[in-house]
Amino acid sequence: MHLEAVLRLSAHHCKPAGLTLQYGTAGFRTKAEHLDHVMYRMGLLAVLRSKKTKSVIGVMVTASHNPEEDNGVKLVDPMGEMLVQEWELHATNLANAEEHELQTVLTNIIKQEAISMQVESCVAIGRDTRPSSENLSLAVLDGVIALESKYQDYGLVTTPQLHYVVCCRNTDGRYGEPTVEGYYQKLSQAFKDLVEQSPDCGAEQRCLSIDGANGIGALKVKEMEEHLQPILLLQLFNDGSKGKLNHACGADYVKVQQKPPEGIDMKPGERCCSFDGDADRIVYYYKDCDDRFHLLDGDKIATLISTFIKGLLVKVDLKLNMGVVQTAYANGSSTRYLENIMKVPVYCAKTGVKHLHHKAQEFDIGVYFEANGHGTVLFSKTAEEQIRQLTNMGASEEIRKAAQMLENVINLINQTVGDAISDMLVIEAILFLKNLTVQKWDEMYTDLPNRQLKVTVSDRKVIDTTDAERRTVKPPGLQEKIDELVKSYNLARSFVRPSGTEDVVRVYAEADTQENADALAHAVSLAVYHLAGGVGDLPRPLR
Ligand code: 16G
Ligand code: ZN
Repeated sequence: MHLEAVLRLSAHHCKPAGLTLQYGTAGFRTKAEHLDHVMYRMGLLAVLRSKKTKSVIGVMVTASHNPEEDNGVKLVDPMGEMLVQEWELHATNLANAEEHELQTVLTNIIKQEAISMQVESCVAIGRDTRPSSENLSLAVLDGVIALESKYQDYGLVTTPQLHYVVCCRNTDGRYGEPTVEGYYQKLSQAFKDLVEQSPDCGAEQRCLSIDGANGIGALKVKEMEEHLQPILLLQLFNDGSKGKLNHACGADYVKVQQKPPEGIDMKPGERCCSFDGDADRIVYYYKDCDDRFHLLDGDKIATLISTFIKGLLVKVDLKLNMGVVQTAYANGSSTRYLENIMKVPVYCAKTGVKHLHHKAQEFDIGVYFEANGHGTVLFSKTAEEQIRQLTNMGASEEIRKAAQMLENVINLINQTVGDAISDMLVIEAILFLKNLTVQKWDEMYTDLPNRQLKVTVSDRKVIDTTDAERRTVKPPGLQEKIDELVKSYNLARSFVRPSGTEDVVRVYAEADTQENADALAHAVSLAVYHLAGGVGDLPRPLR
């Protein structure tokens, strides 16, 4: 194998000796200055993956909701889904190989995967707006060029836009035109078609305030705005013109802090939403007349969307099974509402998009959302075909109309991955069609008060979990302690899990009142600190 060029170019992207990183839930993520060699090598790996799958592979440079100084990279597989798990190990091995080991590690991957280096390859590259992203994406490109692969640099795109173009490229355009403009066309057409099914269509223009997290989502939604006229008027805040990316704004800030972002002008009752730094998450919120803040997170979004789809499924009378996939973070009220009132089966998956995505693929229609606002809907081939048939020859006008709406949802939702822009349009269309205000949507069920905290420990791997992260099996005694603490509160639940993106242990608690949720979260944090090797100051009570 001739890897001369690879080794020569690698000298421009030297790995700092001893630095090790892991391809985690969302790829590699750390301080931007430690990532140059990782980017180069992910360029190499993407080419190998492309040769192996004989498809276009995506590489996205972003650290999502992390601070601006961080960066990261993830690979996108042929159908626009996350990199298959077996290759995560190759990614980790490649990123951690010292310079003199690079050739051996590469050769091993090629051998192990039986890759024919003669096969053509193509890599699609995208990046977010971080100041470090441009140079890092050039490092990816160097890796791609070193292996003499074809590529297309899509430049500044949201993460879901890159997933979308990769899927389009590998399905001969059946999923859509593989350009950002094609993405706008497809989504805006589906959005218009969907809202036009309402008898009141055109009655009034709808306004929505968006917090763009000072990131790529702001840029892209601005580009898309003209396509949504005259139905939807967008008022954009934190558009990146002055504030810092993700700083006191964005979906993660709003969800974790349970308060509005800075820099947004909120009037009582007005619908607002926040994207995260790469626009693959969205949460909604509003403040009421008493200035109280109300958050409508991924759980409320999943409930709205699955209720809407279930209503249409009843009308078209197709025997398609639908399931909702959540994680342990899902608010207990949402799970109870879906199971008991909506009679929709609910499943719990481990945190991380790939786990939810895989579970959702088991259904004809799989709705998945993390409470943090990442989610989408997956339609099986069977479901898509049956629905499409009914749009042509539904037994009655009512059935045909319901099937048409389902078809519009299929076109509007980004099935490759959670997508803030696409989810926003689905939500806006449903609220419009159902004539729902944000308050009415919020009233579907009442969230249990909850709190998320983090505890720093010397090694987060001492925590091991089971049952989709709802219980710990290590360290000894921790689960028993959590069980005992939970028993002393009403409607309480708590779990802890090692973060996949940060060197911390995450703590979640919910209970009947905010005081109790806070107290329980604090007590569980102390248990983690004592039993799992906490470092630094003791976790402090919240009030
Ligand atoms: C990543 C995941 C997200 C998950 C979060 C958990 C993807 C694309 N993103 O952002 O789904 O909720 O990590 O972070 O998989 P944590 O492990 O630090 O709590
Ligand atoms: Zn993100």
